[in-house]
Order: sequence, then C-alpha cells, then structure tokens
Amino acid sequence: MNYFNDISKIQYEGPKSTNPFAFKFYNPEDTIDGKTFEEYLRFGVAYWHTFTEDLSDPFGAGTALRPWDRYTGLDLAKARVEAAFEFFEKLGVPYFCFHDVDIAPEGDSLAESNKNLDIIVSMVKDYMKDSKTKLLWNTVNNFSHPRFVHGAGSASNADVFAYAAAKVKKGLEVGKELGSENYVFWGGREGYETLLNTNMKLELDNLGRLFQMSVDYANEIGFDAQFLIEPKPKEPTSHQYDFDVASGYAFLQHYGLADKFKFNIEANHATLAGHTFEHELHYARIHNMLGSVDANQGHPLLGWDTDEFPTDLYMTTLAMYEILKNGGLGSGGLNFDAKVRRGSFAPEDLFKAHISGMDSFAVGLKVAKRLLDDKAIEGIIEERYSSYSDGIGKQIVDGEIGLKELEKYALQLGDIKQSSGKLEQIKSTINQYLLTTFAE
Ligand code: XUL
Ligand code: CO
Repeated sequence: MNYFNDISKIQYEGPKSTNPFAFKFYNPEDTIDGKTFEEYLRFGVAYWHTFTEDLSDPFGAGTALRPWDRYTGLDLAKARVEAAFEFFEKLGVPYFCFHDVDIAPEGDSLAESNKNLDIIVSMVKDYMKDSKTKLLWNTVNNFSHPRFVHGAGSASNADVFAYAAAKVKKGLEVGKELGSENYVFWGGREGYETLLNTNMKLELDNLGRLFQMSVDYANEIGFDAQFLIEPKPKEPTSHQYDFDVASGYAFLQHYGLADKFKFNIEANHATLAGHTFEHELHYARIHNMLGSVDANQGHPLLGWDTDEFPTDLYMTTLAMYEILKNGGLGSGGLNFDAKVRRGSFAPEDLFKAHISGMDSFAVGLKVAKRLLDDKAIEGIIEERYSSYSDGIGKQIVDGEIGLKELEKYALQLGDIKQSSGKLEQIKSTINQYLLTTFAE
C-alpha cells in the first residue's frame, strides 16, 4: 500500500533546479576527504512529527491531512509504519527516531500497551530488513499521559516512578530488538512547577537512580547503544532539571554517570535556555559529551519551542563547524525534531520540509569545511590566544606558577598591549564563504 503516490524518489538536481521535490545542495554521494555527505550528516526523520503529529496547537485543532487518517487504533499504527518506510525510501534518509507511543497506541494497562508495542515493533523490524533506514535512537514518552502530571523519574508518587521505570525497561528492550544506535532521555516532566511543594533533592536523586537502573539493565540485556540526555530549560515545566548541557553535565558527574551518557542537543532547546545552538554543541564537544543533534530552529519572535525545520544557513554552518571539529557525531546523527507549520498541512509538505532541512545542513557542511580547511576563523582565534604559547602564558597553562609569581610579573608590567577581537572581520568572512562556496 502506497501513501505518497504523487511523489517519486527525491533526487539531487543541483543548485539551479526549480523542482521543489529535488535536493539542490544535498547530494548524498558527494564526498569530502573520502567521506560521503550521507556519512557526514546522518539524517534522521522524527516519527512523531512526521507520522503522528496532527499540527494542533494550544489554540486550535489539528490541520494535518494524512493519507493514513482513515484508520484507527492498531490499524492506524500499522498504516503509519507502511507510510514511514515509503517516506524514508523516497527521501533516501539513513535513520529514523521514535517514542514508544508514536509507533503504537497506549492500551488500558501497561501489559496491553506492551502488547501493542510488540506487534508494531515486529512489523517495524520486518520493514527494516528490506530498508537501508536504521534506528538512530528510540525513547519512551513519559510525559504526555495524565499519570505523569507530577513527573516520571522525578515524580512525587513512587507508583508513578515504578510505571515510568517499567516503560524505560520496555524501551531498552525495543531499542535492542531494533538495533538502535542510541537511546534518548528527554525529561519532559522532569522538573518542577514551584519549589513550594517540591522536594528537589529527592527528585534529583531519584532521577539519578532511574538513569543508573537503566544503565544496569542495558548492560544486563546486552544493549550497547549510546545513552543520551536531551537538555531543555523549560516547557512543559517551568524549570526542567536537564536545563542545558552545563547543568546536565554537572548532574551526570554528581551521580557518577558522566562516562555512560552524552548529550542530544536540540537547537530550539538551546535558544530557550538563552544560549545559541553552537554554544551547546561547543560546550558538549569540549567535554567530549557531544552525542547527537535534534536539528530544528526556533522562531526569533516567539518564546516557545516552535520546532521549525532548519533553514537558517548561518546557524547550520556554525553547527556543522562544531560537528566537524568534534570529528563527526559518532553513533549520533542529525534528527529532524521539526514539524511543518500548521498551514503546511498537505502530505507533500513533509517532503519539502525535509528537503529544506537537508539542503540547509549540506550547505552548512560544505561552508564549515572550507572555513576550517582555510583556518579562516581558527587562525584568528589562535593568534588571539597566542600569549599562552610561551613566556608567562605558558607558565600559567602548565601550572608552574601561582599568585605570588604572577604579582611579581604584573608589578613590572608597563602598559598592557591589547589586540582587536576582529568580530566584524570574522562575520564578513563567514558571509563571503556562504556566498562563494556554491558560486560557479
Ligand atoms: C521535546 C523534544 C522531544 C525529544 C524526545 O521538546 O524535543 O521530542 O526530542 O523526547
Ligand atoms: Co528533541
């Protein structure tokens, strides 16, 4: 059964193409230093936004028109699997990601939910045998159902903690069954509304316990995926515990989990935290904690998580810059945790949206690679910190001196010579590279 009959396989047609169903910049077979664009970018489709999402918002009902909408229950879940693999094949995407409830409906009990999941997981497994699309990561949704009103791993009620833990156990088994390369924890309700009724210490300790139990169980069943925490500062709670990479890293270190986890960094979560996307990537990278990316962008005029498809080339360039400096994403990838706008309700918009995101990151990759190869930015940074390469700077870096020696040195200093930060030069160089990389 086909769902996207009017659309054939998306081909690369180059920057001059006027075909909206063609890649202009993403040619999966293009290579840089012997590695293909497909291998660099490792794109993933988010099941929830592409096959489950109905495009409702807090002010109105869903608008999405989907060819599988005529089904309900398990039949709907099965139709979505068929549509998903047709979509992956036509888009030529190497990965996908899902939450348990995206792929299978929740039953009236945990046992029934698990049974539904088993049916759909076995169908997905069959489809994966004939498909080149693999599972980048899976996770469980421990935030939408009313039982998680007060949290999941950080719930005030131990029965809810147990239920959440049982869902994670099943999620790990599903990940193993489908060969998932990563396993994600996004703490949708792991946070608090107000401290007035919250035992923060117990909630944090319990969250640490849930993560440790998950590591232990993954070891027990031989599921060797990379564990990832996806930080977000707020929404839905007013304060989420995994606020950003820095606070998530402190949490992991405190609970002795830092060597078991890395971060899944989402652009729109970074901006919600008051950071740039590249700040979060950079912070994770320099601590060897950059695992994977939820590729999207926020709207500069709106204060919430709008999850738009990434089209800002400046942002994709700076993101790919960090990813290249990281030596790639390892087992991670660029998962489009992004949804079409409410007005873009036609099935074909799903293709156009992914094409725009994939093209944007392909541009970012190529421009970032050139910037790095030419040391266009790195050279300026090296020069800026050159005083630490020898003399007093080297002694500071090597830990050879203390405050007394530094005072002695400072007392004999005359006027300190400062140099320009050259920000305007750097920005204009980035623009130049953006505009000339694809010019013929
Ligand atoms: C929510 C979000 C989630 C996670 C997975 O903001 O980003 O979809 O990516 O639970
Ligand atoms: Co996300």
